[in-house]
Amino acid sequence: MTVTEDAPAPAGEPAREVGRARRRKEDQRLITGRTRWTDNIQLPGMLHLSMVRSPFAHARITSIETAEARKADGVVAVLTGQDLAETQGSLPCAWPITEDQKAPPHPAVAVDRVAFSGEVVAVVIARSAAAARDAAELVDVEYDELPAALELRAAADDVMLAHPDLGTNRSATWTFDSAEAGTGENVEDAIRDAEVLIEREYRQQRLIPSFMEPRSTVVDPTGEQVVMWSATQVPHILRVMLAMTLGVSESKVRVIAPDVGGGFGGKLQVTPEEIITFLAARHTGKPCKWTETRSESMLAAHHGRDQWQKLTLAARADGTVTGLKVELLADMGAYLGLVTPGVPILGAFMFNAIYKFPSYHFTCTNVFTNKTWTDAYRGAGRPEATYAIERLMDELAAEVGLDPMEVREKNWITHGEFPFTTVAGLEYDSGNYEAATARAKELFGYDELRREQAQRRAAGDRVQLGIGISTFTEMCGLAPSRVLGSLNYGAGGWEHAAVRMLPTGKVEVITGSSAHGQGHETAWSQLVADRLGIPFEDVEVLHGDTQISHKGMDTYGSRSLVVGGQAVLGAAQKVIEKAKPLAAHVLEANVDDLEFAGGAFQVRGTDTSIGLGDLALAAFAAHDLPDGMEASLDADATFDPANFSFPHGTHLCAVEVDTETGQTTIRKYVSVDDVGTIVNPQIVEGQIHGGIVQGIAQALWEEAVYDENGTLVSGSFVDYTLPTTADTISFTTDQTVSPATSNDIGAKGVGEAGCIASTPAVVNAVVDAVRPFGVSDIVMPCTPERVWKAIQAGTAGG
Ligand code: MCN
Repeated sequence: MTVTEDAPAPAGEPAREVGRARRRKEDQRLITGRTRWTDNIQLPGMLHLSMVRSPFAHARITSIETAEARKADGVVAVLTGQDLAETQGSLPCAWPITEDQKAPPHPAVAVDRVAFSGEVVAVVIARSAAAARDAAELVDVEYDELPAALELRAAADDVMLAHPDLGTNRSATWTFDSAEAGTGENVEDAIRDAEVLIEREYRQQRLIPSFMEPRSTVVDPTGEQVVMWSATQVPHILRVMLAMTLGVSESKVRVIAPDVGGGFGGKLQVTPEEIITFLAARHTGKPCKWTETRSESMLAAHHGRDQWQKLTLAARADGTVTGLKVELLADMGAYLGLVTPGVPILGAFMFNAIYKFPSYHFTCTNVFTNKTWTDAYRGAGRPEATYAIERLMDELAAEVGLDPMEVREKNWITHGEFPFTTVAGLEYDSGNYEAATARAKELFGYDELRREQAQRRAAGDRVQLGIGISTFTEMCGLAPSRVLGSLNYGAGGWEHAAVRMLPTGKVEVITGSSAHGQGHETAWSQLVADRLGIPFEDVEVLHGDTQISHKGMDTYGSRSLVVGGQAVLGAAQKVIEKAKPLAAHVLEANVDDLEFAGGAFQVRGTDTSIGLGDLALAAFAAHDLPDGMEASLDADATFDPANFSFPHGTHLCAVEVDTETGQTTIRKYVSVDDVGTIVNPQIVEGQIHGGIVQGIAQALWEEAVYDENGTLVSGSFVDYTLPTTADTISFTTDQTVSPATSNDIGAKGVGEAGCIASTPAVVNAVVDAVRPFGVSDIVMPCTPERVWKAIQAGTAGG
């Protein structure tokens, strides 16, 4: 690891745990199966659900015959959309991007029309999961098929209507213009005066989040409160949304996210199935469980990406960029999910990436089609933007005859220029692109590989070498509330935490962040151990239950450490402040003479001291408390940062492309990421590794494909190429450290970074390998067939 700036030590304590590659506390129970996933929950008298789903992309429901299913063994009830029409409400969208955004009602169970293949049309409730599944086969639904809007650009032109009642497929258009915003010049002037103009169209294919644990929900309506267990990223948001959608009091709903096996944005949702399970439990008065099959998950859990990008980059002949114009179409699918419309807007701030563009214009139109609805998927908006700009920088380099690295260096914000306000209006607080890039080039052997590439080109080798660069940044740490509010996002960006000293001297941390694979229990323990000066092992982290952690904004947008972790630190600091008068009282000393270090208050200049554990016991016993002091050492805190966090890095990829088969093989991958101060290097490494693989998968393998009828044909892992370790190579990773200024830790988010960075690095490498054949673009995923065809077309002058 290369540290380019000193990280600030947490106030009052020398860093001890922060920075240690601790093995994750939670892994023991996760990998030995000694935990409880939602599907493991068994309740007395529990019923099971099976969904009947539409096979058609767009159709009127003319009749639903449920008599046979009702008669089947073990069946308790069959509910259709008509049965639930009065109670089910409309699924929530928390991010209307414009005042006049158009959206159809979004019923959990379709009432008279289906708008995508996989939409629920009825639910069977039975005494066993097998009985429910069998009876679902007996539900006889008659459809009258309607023309479907499937292709994004045709849908944007309203060739077919996804929702005839809306009269258009265009949901909303959102624009940012640097001249209007006062953050830059007019892009049209830059385009008019450009010496070099790069115009490209890129497609972000549709992706399936593919979390490891399929979604599952259990609802128990038998107590005072309705209790919902769900494999969700957002238990707190889910509780509020259930209350709003179903018109129930929040205090009557408890949501528990037990251990959750991954989400990648795919469980940042209020799903139809959660609403249906809730309604089924209310209808029967019995606990109900729904667990999806993998095929259901691929078909009906929200998808990601799916954008069409039209880009115009204006530059001078020396490679200096003068402006960027972005016109997007974003495929919403059939409905708006929780944050669907806002996903492309998150990208709007990232197209200028690490560069000092003088002018910028962004327009995005959100379009309905008759496909599964899209929403957040790891990176949400930022991978799309990063892909486009990093591809364009390579195209510019090719056009002006410079090394792609040189073009980046010419345009990037230099270390001395931070803090820097970008043309999109964000203030990047810290970063060092030079340091990360220098380190990456060194680890990669950039110059050597370029030499080898030149030799192979000169020799006309069948296997050509390509080198891809991605010098990326992203805005994450989603907060600040004020900024989210200005973008019309319906919720805040703060996070809550509580720290409780227990009488035994152990500590309980309650956090509103809801981990689903990120290792918060370990990282939060490290933070608290340092701040309170207590052993790491003495900290217990509780999360994911709205009854225990009653406030929270949950986990997405790589926000948990920089927002939630900081809230934890704030609460711990309050505990120290609360303990101080008690320490003075017990030690019969003046408060001002006390200093806190190593978990104890010491009277300055003496060896008289008392530890936090003893103070916790004294507070608990409460035999001799100073007047006005509470009988507990605990505190709550919320944190809402003043800015996003801006991790960055340089990812370099070398690929070998067999020009006769189009087969791409990754030969070397180096990443140097700057995520500010690192709390746990091992967790960070894991996040980067997982992210890189996901990004490579978009570049080379993954794609959700629909046929001309709107049927998902890549609906299983046989057809949808999710990579395994056997498909990847060993990556070389390293870090630079430019501490963030928006939290005391100095940390920046890492949860999405690898995924944002790697896709353009790989595609740039593939295109670089075959550029001598006249190829300047290959549509993702760059399958052997596509690469081969591009070479043939390029060689033929296409
Ligand atoms: N961390 C650290 N030092 C830093 C930054 C982070 O030690 N400078 C640690 C944190 O303490 C935390 C982990 O890295 O343990 C990730 O932190 P952060 O970047 O704050 O991201 P979140 O915890 O908010 O996680 C969300 C993020 C997102 S948006 C997606 S998508 C994603 C991701 O996390 N989905 C994941 N990583 C995932 N990892 C797993 N295993 N499963 C998913 O579904």
